Amino acid sequence: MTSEQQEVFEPPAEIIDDAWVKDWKAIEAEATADPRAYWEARANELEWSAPWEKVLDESGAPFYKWFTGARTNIVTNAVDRHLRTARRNKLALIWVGEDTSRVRTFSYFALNREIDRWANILLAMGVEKGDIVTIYLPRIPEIVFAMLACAKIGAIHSVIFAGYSAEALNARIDDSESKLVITADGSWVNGKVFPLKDIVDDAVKFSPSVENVVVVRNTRSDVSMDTVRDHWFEDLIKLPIAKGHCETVQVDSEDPLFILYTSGSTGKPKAILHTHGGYQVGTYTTLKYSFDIKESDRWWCTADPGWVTGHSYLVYGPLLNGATVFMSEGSPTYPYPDVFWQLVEYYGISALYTAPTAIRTLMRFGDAWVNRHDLSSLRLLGSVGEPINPEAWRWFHHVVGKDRCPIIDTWWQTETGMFQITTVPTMPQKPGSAGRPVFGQEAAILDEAGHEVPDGTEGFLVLKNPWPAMMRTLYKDPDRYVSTYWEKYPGVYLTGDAAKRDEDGYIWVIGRTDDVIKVSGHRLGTAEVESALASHPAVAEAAAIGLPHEVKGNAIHCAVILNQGYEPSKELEESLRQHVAETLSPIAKPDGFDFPEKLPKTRSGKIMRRVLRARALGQDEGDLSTLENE
Ligand code: 6R9
Repeated sequence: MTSEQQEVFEPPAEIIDDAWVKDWKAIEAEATADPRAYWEARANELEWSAPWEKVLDESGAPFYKWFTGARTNIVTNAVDRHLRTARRNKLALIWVGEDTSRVRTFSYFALNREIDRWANILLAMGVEKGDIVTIYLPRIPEIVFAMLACAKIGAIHSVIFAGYSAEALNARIDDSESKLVITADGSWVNGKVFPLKDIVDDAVKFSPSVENVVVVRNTRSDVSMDTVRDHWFEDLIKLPIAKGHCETVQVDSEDPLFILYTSGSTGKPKAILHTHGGYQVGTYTTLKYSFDIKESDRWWCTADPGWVTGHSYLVYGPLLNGATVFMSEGSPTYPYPDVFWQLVEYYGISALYTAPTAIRTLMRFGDAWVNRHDLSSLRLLGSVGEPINPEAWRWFHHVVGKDRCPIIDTWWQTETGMFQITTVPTMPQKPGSAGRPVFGQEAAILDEAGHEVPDGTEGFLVLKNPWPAMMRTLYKDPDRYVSTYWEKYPGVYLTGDAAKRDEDGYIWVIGRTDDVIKVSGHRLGTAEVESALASHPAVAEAAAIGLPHEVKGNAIHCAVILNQGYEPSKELEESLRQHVAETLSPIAKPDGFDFPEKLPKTRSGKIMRRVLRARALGQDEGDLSTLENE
């Protein structure tokens, strides 16, 4: 362990006095001794219309079930119950456009009104309980309304990040057999319009399931509308069917709430499935305890609702806690590198949850951009998506948090639904370590054979206990659920990450051990990038790897074998980059290219990415005994 890893920041006194979790050691010990009792007590803080028979049903493990037999709806807890209290008139959502003069605010009363209108329209369009609705919307209030409206009527939302290409969108719509797609005319990206509706048009051209497309007017750009299939939302809400109250249907605790596609080791994205009952308990509790969230907080999670962080901690977690959600359409540096700080100051943000890549980007612009703003409203800072390097941690702590705000680094995954390794504000923090397993969870670091490694040694990170917001399965692919997460070490959950534990029980996450790359916090699979490249006419074969990058954490680097007649050139690289942006997403654009004669492969034909990585970094190539062409 280096001295850097031993650096410890003690919690400030004013945080402890007022915190939900004061004596964390006692709660941790109690929850570890009896996780079910811990989770049952948390669940009792929420409303259920019928009680559970069992807190946890392990009979079908690893298909765990939580709060079985109970009836509830996450919308009852995130919205409806607040309407019966004084929270009815407090702000639920403050939204600011990329053009920060566009501002829209909604009290809990108004949020409920909007959800009701959306839900009434969904019902009128024939959406039924259990149907999957695809949502392809930018960071605007309507994405929140549409998600909650689906949940309210028992439909399942499938949000696709509004930066994916038509091809990627089409694959996800077809896999889920959605009948309805909700989109917007376009989104604002650094002052330019990204043409969402055009992309949807291309995507649904060959999707037999899609009957209706609802379009929200956002950028006011010209789009073509199919007279039968496409409907402007602003026309639909004028119809009598949109008016009036819509009842929140009570569903089974284990009924699906959403699916969310995420990248894995193969080219085919996996649809992670989450349910109402356990997910609401998990996201409510972890946000409350780890960020000490109170209803007086103005909570800003900068993630996009297209990713799990947006689902759990922009939409559901803060509303379940009755907090005020702040949502911004824009990026951290547009139009100026102090737009974040300007918004924190102007709106009095009390907790800011963002990604290391954003912190590193802003850090490079220098302290002056931060220092011209009064950030005294902040009391907590958070980080997610990839390991935060101690240098960025310290900058965030000192320059942004003025040494007063604990930094809550949160390690978790689309699959876990909620934080798994983090700190609560009253725990000591160590820059670069995500912290400790959340209350009720135990983690272990295993070697290849499944033995726990000594403290300080790197190994495979696993989670030992089931938790309420865990994914229930991979939609349509239960076998892959078992084989990916539960087979390597029976009885424990394989995270796919490498990590070390120190002598205080703090976990230091190193990164993925599989073919997943986190680029600027976005999760991508090497296979997806490779298959996008392979459809370019110049490409015979391609291999993608992640290489360390100062700002993005990882950058995509590709080794490409060209078809005959093509020569490496800067123009060709640009054309390949553009092709990946168009066939997968602009977030997946490769940074660098190599054009070798051959790709290193095993005798069974598998690309040895480890060797490519070592070559690119000028490191020792390691054991090459399985290399085919050696
Ligand atoms: C929430 C989210 C999951 C992967 C995960 C890990 C990496 C996320 C992290 C972190 C170190 C953190 N990751 N948070 N690594 N410290 N605080 O990002 O979900 O997109 O599914 O990615 O992200 O490698 O396995 P998802």
